[in-house]
Amino acid sequence: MIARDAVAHVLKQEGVEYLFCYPTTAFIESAAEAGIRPIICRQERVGLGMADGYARISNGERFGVFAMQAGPGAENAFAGVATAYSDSTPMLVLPSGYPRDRAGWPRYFTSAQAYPTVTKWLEQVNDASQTVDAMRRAISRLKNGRMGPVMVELPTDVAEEEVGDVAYEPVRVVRSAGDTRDVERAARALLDARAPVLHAGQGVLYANATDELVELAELLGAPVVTTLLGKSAFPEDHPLSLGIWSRVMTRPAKHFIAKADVVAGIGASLAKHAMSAVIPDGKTLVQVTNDEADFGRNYHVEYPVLGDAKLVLAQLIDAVRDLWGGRPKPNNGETAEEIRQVRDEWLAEWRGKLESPEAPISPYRVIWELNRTIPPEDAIVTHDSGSPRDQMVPFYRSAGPRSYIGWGKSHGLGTGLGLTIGAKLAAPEKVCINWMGDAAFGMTGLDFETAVRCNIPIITIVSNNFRMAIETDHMKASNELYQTLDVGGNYADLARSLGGWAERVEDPAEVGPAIARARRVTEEDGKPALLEFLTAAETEVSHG
Ligand SMILES: Cc1ncc(C[n+]2csc(CCOP(=O)(O)OP(=O)(O)O)c2C)c(N)n1
Ligand SMILES: [Mg+2]
Repeated sequence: MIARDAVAHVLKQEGVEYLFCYPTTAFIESAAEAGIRPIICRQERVGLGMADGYARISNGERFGVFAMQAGPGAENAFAGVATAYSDSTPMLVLPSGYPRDRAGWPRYFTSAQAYPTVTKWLEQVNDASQTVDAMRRAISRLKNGRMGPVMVELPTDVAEEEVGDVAYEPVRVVRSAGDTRDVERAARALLDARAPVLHAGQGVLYANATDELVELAELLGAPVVTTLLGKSAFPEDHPLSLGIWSRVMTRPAKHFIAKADVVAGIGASLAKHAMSAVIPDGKTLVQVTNDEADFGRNYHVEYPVLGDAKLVLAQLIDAVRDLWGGRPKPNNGETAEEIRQVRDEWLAEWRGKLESPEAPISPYRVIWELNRTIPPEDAIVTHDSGSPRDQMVPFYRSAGPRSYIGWGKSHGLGTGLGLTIGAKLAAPEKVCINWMGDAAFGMTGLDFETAVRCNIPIITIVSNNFRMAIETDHMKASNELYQTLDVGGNYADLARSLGGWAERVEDPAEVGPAIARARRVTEEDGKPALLEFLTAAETEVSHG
């Protein structure tokens, strides 16, 4: 067997179904011959987004794989790998490398030199006999601990060399529980708290720990916020859900964090970041994470527990029960009622926008109608960076684990489209929807054609305000002098010309019906749909 066929054999043993890719790399041939379906994207960056969305919705149980050409392909892929690294998505990236006799030549792009800053593990195979070991090393790192993209660069000459017979067993996943003394201290802090809030990150999703999180919340009577990446880790229709607490947030999240004495990060890095909210001074912190590098990043953590979120939550539940003593049971009904009241007040203030009858259409109305037209338990929804994210994440109520993709610590404009194509391949039974601005569409929109060509019936909703609205305050002078915020296009026409179904909608009364029509087209005709809503250049967002 030659080296590139050995790589395909390893992937097949690991249960890989799809190779997201762009030529030229002979590995596409090896994968296809091994029964792995190649999905050819239109641009590497978006193809990586597809692998990323596939991995997130498969919860890492099936990981994403992307292969590309040496040089320009590897160069063009950088943004997609960087996005996956910032969000810790389990992915394997397989760039071809220039043949060994050109190694080190000036101006030759070498992935092994260029990618260490955005990969969890990176190796170049210089001897074909090392191919399978290199793959095992990479996949072991991809699957264990804090996840993240790993890379194996295979020079084109090595790829064609014989490696002999290949024996490969899939890598086993290893998880650890917390130190029982750390767990007991954390449990005591939670029990003694006057007003604890649980703060769930995406570690809860990857650990499949939603049931345990719900159990602990109900046991303690503690309401739950999620981070941006953790959105959907706690069901947002649960009476103890406060919704999102990030750069933008719901009012219940702000209200309960303000009055909390103990905040417990579960599967959360508790890192300061443009996409996370700052924890106010004076809170006592509990933190459960499987990455020791998360402790103490920006805050002193009084009660750290190192371990897998699911295992540690189960330990915390047991410890809380053991330590309960004669304490009264929490009144969950009262907490739920307070949440409901604060939410109702907040929504009443936003109702003008959420139900606005005005044209151009309020983007908030689109989000509101989307939530009511397609039951969130039927859907996987994601945003794009900029205003569409900030509008969506506080108001859209997701249903439970992975019914929403809250991506974007590094928030490359246009990423949501690829994520949704990958999500649909991982969960074909779901209605997969991305909500993006017109500038975001400009970055990656031609990959809508990949969804058409590969029969991946997603719904792309474009908020077209002919403008980069989120930049309004940053670009006053340049816009006045040179109209730097303006962008143009008819995206429904474009989507039709690419072979998809599309509608351009100007009438606010048509928002819900158009979303229902798009769903029907994707489910009955199996065709991707694009809805272009002509929206107001909205700049107001919810800070609670
Ligand atoms: C690759 C990349 N370049 C630049 C940015 C900065 N950025 C974030 S949102 C945005 C404009 C968004 O405009 P649009 O998608 O039309 O949304 P709107 O604010 O108009 O609703 C820009 C330039 C980014 N996030 N990613
Ligand atoms: Mg715009």
